[in-house]
Amino acid sequence: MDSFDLVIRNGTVVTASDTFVCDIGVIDGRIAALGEKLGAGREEIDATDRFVLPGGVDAHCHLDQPMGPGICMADDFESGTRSAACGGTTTVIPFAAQEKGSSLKAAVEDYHRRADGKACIDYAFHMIVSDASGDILQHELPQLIDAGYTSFKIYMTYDDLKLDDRQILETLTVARREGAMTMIHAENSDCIAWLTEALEAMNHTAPLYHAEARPSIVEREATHRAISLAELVDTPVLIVHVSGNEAIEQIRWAQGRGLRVYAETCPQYLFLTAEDLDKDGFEGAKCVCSPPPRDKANQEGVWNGLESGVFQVFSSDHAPFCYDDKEGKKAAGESASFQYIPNGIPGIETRLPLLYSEGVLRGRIDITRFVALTSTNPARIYGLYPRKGTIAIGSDADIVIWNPMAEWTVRNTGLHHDVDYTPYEGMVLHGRPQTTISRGKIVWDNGQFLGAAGRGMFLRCERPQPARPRGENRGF
Ligand code: DUC
Ligand code: ZN
Ligand code: ZN
Repeated sequence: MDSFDLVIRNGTVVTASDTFVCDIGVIDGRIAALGEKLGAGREEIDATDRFVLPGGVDAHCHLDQPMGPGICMADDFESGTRSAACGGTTTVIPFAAQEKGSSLKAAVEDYHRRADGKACIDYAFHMIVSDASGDILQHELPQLIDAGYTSFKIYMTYDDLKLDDRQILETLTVARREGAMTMIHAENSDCIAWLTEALEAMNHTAPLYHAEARPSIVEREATHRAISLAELVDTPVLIVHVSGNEAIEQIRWAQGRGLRVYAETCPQYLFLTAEDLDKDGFEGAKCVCSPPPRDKANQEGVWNGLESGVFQVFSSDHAPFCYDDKEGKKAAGESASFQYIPNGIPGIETRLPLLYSEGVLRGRIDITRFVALTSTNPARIYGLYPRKGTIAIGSDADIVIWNPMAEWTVRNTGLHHDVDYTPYEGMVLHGRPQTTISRGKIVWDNGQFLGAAGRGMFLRCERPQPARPRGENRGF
């Protein structure tokens, strides 16, 4: 009789701390044994000359998120998680966004309906708290944290989402008390509105002006303010989608003071610059995202931050809008001002291959740090570890067999999202996932998607250990 449902033999297993050759035995979707010469499996994979990695955890992506009248995301939970699996990701944490004036609980229920029966891989939810009124903060938020939604994002910009400083303080106070992780979109709203008005008055409305309306100083100021508010409350925060040097300086300064300030960056800040917004006609709209991509010096700063440990998390910020689509990038027409272009770019499938090829193979980060940034750290920071984010006995058998020798060219036609472009079209990369395994089931193998809609399970998150305050209790 077979000892295991699946055995992966002779691969080079990589965790956030170690690299070693061994076999992995899987029973009932979980890792049951690590060792040499394990007994037979009903299914066997020879992973000689391959890395065997914990499946990627994409802790920042947007799927099927309602965007208001006339705008529609290109990926729902089926196409988005299919694309994720083909790129080596086995867990996603998209956002359940609250509308101002509506209940947070209703937003979470709505997202369950959107994901249920569709997700191909496992998923949890962050919440987006856009309405910090009394009942929501005092009752709904604590109840939802208790129910396994232990992280939420708040915005310092966008009229329909932003909280003011007082509301941020009150929300952070609840996060501290309840043990949740707060993610912050740090850009100064008034500065952006003022610059946008000035640019439009000069008829500077093309996509490239999106970057001019959101310069680094706007991100730097908000990052510093977010850190100060979090220090006042004494609660950890994670600054999302950090774009360059000025925000990094603030984060490094905070970390140097011993504050629990974590940071995330994304592929667009390593591989795109503001020049990508300055393409013929309306093409630049493809790379409109916030904060915007900066320049080569900032790209280098982001690489340094990945190397030196300023960043703990590398996410896609997949925010999928089709380009040639009246509900996508062209929702307001090609001559409309940049401020009406839906913000966000696709990247859920290219996240791991880009970082491996340009980070690991160019010697900027080693493979254990690659695993930490793309899988282990996000699992820890959002309360999914050790079920997700590592290769250990008892963990879910979410595993990627990585072919380090594969050379391939990124083509949108070869990706599995429902977006009609990729910003990385034509890039030649080395290394890619050969096989993706989700709870013991092969969902991607040698170029074929083998997963199924509805197989992905909802994950209740634990209260993350990194969300614990330093203990400077001021009595609230
Ligand atoms: N913030 C995000 O997190 N994603 C897309 C756009 C934005 O502003
Ligand atoms: Zn954001
Ligand atoms: Zn985002």
